[in-house]
Amino acid sequence: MPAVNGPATDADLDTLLADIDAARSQGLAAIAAALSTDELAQVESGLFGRKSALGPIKQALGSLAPDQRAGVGRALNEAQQELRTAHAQASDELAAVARREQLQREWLDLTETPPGPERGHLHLVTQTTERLEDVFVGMGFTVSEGPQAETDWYNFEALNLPAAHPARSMWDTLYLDLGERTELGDGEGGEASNVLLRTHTSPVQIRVMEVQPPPIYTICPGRVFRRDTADASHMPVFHQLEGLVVDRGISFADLAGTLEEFTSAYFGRSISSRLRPSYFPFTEPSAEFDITCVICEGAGCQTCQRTGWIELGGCGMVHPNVLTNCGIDFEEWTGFAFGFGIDRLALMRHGIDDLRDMYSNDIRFLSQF
Ligand code: FA5
Repeated sequence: MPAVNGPATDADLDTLLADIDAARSQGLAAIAAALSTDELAQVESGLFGRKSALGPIKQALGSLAPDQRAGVGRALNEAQQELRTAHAQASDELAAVARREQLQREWLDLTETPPGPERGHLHLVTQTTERLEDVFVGMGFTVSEGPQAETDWYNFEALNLPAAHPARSMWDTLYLDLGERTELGDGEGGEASNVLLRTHTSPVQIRVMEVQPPPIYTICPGRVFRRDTADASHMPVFHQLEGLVVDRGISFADLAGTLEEFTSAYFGRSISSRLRPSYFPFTEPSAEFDITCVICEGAGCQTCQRTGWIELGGCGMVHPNVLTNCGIDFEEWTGFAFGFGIDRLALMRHGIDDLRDMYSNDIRFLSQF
């Protein structure tokens, strides 16, 4: 391109216009040759700006006479505009291609059912619950269910835990704010502040005894909620299985025998159970029930802290106040109840170290069971 100093000759102007045309053609060719957005970005600095092929022509424009400047300026603007349009169009097309390729790469066929061991199955906790139900149904129990959102009455008061009872602190409770609503869906009582996520499955006992006259032989498996921080043996949402028997002449020996029968049916004959005195407001007398450590089979190991036993849950004879709250005559009927954590039971049975693993949704962990 010629250096133009002072009024340009016709030859100078022809050279400038030819340079503009050449820069335009080269620019369009470079745009067309770019095969990806990255390549187009590299081409960009050669098309626009001071270092572009048109940059020096723009600078030369200032030294032209006004009537000469108009013609060259128009040609320059048209060339720039054409390059911008071609660049924007190529940029859109290449971005669309890149997006199509990415979608192709990341495409997952969610309808596909992989063959063989890759097939999905029930979660370990569901499997465990179903197995436990089978064992108890085989022993003559029915299966009962209740709501997960409960009233204070069912979760505490009917279970002999009045508002000021110190044992309420055993269950860190999550209360529900129902706003304007003051009733649960089924129309049963419960001020908004009295509605909570059940902290145990024991309220299902009350619901069963309210509607079913004795004899009662039932289990109540289900999800429960506590304000516990998740750690290796605690979850804020976990599962319990409650057992309830009410009949004439039921004694503590029946409770012990039922738990022993269940333990060997579920864990095998090498595992047995024992009862230790404890306290629950809704049972009297109350006990904790332990089973032989499933890891060392009673020899003593780290899991059972060398005792040979691990705690499974709580149990006892149904408190007369609880029977009375459900309209059952405690002079005529007696009963026992027990409750244990399903998640911890699955943990013990399968030798899992950490409860949180069961809820991490890691397919490598879940596919083992
Ligand atoms: C109760 O909840 C009583 N309702 C059990 C009961 C029923 C006693 C009937 C007497 C008669 P407890 O708070 O101990 O008891 O809980 C029972 C079991 O739930 C525990 O033994 C444990 O296995 C399990 N558990 C408790 N908290 C958690 C938690 N945060 N994460 C996982 N499992 C838990």
